[in-house]
Amino acid sequence: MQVRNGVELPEDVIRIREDIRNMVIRGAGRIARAGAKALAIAAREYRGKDLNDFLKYMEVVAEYVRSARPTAVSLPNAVSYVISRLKRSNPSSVEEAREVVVKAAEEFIEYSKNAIRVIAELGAKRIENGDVIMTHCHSTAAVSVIIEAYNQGKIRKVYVKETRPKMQGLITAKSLADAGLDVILIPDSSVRYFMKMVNKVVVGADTIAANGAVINKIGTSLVALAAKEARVRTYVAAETYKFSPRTVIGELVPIEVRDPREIVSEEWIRENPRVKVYNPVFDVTPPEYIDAIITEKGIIPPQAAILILMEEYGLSISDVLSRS
Ligand code: RI2
Repeated sequence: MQVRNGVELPEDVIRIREDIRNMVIRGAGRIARAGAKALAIAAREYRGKDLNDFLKYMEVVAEYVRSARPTAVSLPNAVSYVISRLKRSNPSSVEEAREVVVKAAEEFIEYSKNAIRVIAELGAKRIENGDVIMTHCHSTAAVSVIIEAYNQGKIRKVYVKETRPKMQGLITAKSLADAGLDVILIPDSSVRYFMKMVNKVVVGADTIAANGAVINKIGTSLVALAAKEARVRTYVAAETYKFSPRTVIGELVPIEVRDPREIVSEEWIRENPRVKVYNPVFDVTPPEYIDAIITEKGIIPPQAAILILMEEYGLSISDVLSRS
């Protein structure tokens, strides 16, 4: 049992957060849906009768879930989606409040799954007959675009980067091959070597900043750089809950640094005490390196990211200016 700020956390909520932290549950969309699910579980398992205690309890759970991983804004955005609806509903009993949380969490999960379907359809329109694609890491959104375009008979083959150190490229390679695609798994360091055989790059995103910069798995910016040099278009597939509202006021996106043991073994670290090992897991691709972002609301140039944020959060131009 874990107690936080005097609040007892349900076992299943602790397990989901641990799975997110350890990347058993991974991918910006999946961790967002898991976060929403954790809030619904917490609401269902609450046994008290006092409404104010319930509201405090949900705040503690929200903070606990939100802080599982720092970079993908989809997670805090999913939590805010649920908690803001709870606050706005002005409930009069624990029962009513619980229902609002469960309904909002289900709504978010449904929205998220549907967004990926829409992104697949919209994204596939940007792929042309005979295209050779390169992708990085494992992104459900990017994979769904590639599979949809393939089902429309457009894609010739896909180069999948292995994506060290966690090798998520293997998940991508398997799911694309299972869908029938011609897949070539390549080492990360070969990106420039293969780029001349590629027509388009399609990747996902963990967070998109107000200026259109894309924060995604480490190495994405190198793919985009090599693509720009080779005049290959780079598309980013991302649901709108991956846009970061805090970047509107100039806040920077924190880059997660993970355990060095993801890169080398504990034994190697012990044998080489003078070597420091550093494992940042995301990087920033500037908007100039991205041709378009494919969202469920439409395909936008990265420079229009601020418009998505203004619409999502009901901001006017003067709101945005007064926050800068
Ligand atoms: P979807 C992943 O992060 C990758 O960086 C991937 O591109 C991004 O989330 C988006 O994934 P990690 O959890 O939401 O592997 O498109 O660190 O699945």
